[in-house]
Amino acid sequence: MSKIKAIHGREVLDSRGFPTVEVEVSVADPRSSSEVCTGRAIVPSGASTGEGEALELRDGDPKRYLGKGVLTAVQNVNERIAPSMIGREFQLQSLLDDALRDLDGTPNKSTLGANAILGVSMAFLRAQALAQRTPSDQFIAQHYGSPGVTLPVPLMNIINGGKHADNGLAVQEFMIVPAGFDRFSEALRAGAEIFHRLKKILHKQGLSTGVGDEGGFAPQFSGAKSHEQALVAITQAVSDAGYKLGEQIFLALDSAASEFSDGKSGYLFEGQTLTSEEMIGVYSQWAKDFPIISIEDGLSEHDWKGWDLLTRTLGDKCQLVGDDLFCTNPIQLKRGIDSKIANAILIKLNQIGTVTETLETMKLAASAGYHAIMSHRSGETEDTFIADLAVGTDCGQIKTGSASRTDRIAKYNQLLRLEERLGDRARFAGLKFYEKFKK
Ligand code: 2PG
Ligand code: MG
Repeated sequence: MSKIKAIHGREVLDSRGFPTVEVEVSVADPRSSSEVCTGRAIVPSGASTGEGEALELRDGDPKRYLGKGVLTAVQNVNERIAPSMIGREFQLQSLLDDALRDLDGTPNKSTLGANAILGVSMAFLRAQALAQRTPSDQFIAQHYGSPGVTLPVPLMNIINGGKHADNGLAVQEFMIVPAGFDRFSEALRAGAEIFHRLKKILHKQGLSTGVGDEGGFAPQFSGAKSHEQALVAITQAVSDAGYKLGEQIFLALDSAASEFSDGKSGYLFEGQTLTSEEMIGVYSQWAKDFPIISIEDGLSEHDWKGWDLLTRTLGDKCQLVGDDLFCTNPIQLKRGIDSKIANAILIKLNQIGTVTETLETMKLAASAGYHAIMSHRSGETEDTFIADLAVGTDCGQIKTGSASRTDRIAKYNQLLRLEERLGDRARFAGLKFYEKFKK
């Protein structure tokens, strides 16, 4: 590992037009004493955030970007992190990340901001990979002790609701899961073709084909059963595109249910207040009527009693993913594993704030037999770090939006490049993770 020569942070914009932190870290080039290798990374930002997430530091100055500026976080990179790290040599990513955590001194990274810390952590990894003339995905694979050959199944969010749209759908994400293919590129092609077919169907029904934050459509279904209408439209799109539902294409949901919980024990769903048991009843019926193989945050992050019942009811039929529930936090995940809650975890770097802790959480998930799904945030950028991380850890699934918006497509395009570079060594995760749930 090489010595850190420079660290520079700046404010840039994310896909929603709000500021976020970009960091460049330069390390000494081991092949030339006068050169440096510079890694760059941009931190994403969520909208439906879990309460246990590390702190995203925003300026709160209403005169700039409606209070969402990140100049303080950038200043923390340039005036607090840089002076303390420049000139130091870290033999491992984890040693840099430990030093960043020590400098911050809080469990949720509230002194420097998780956005400041994560930018440095990711950019350092890229700089070290460059210094070793190793592509980032393979550098991660070496570090993680994984083959680094698995292209993930894309979970493509083609209808957006919840906090990512203003169409009244409680469920935040309706995803297609093109798993029944031999190659990532074929799965992606199927996903994109279904997306285009869905556009035609919505247009014919006189519904809007404008897209939400993650590039999926955000139509205003008018019937009482708006969620079922969304699921039916998607199944129609699958068959119009010529693919087999339940063999090649499966469905997945992210309810992000903390967002429609009434703050007590009820869920505000399609004009009614439902109990946890009733919500589970809704999911059970959907799972019978549609090939749903994954449900994320089906209940609120505070409803552990409900999660227990959800896992006992649907845990052998569906992947049950904790996002807001676990916040990529090993302590929260451990609690879930010990209580047999959920069977999968969503992985978002900025929920925890360093690359090392993210990998630690993934290792813990794997050791307990929980699936790990690499994920974008609803506020994204051109940064493709999560594509490299998904392949480097062989986690097998990635959730990074629909087949539109360059902030989402950038990740898919990077995966296409990685598949090409891996050549014969490339493996597509395919049905592996869903075999046990297939009906
Ligand atoms: C989620 C994410 C990403 P956000 O809930 O899974 O899809 O949304 O980044 O707004 O938390
Ligand atoms: Mg989620």
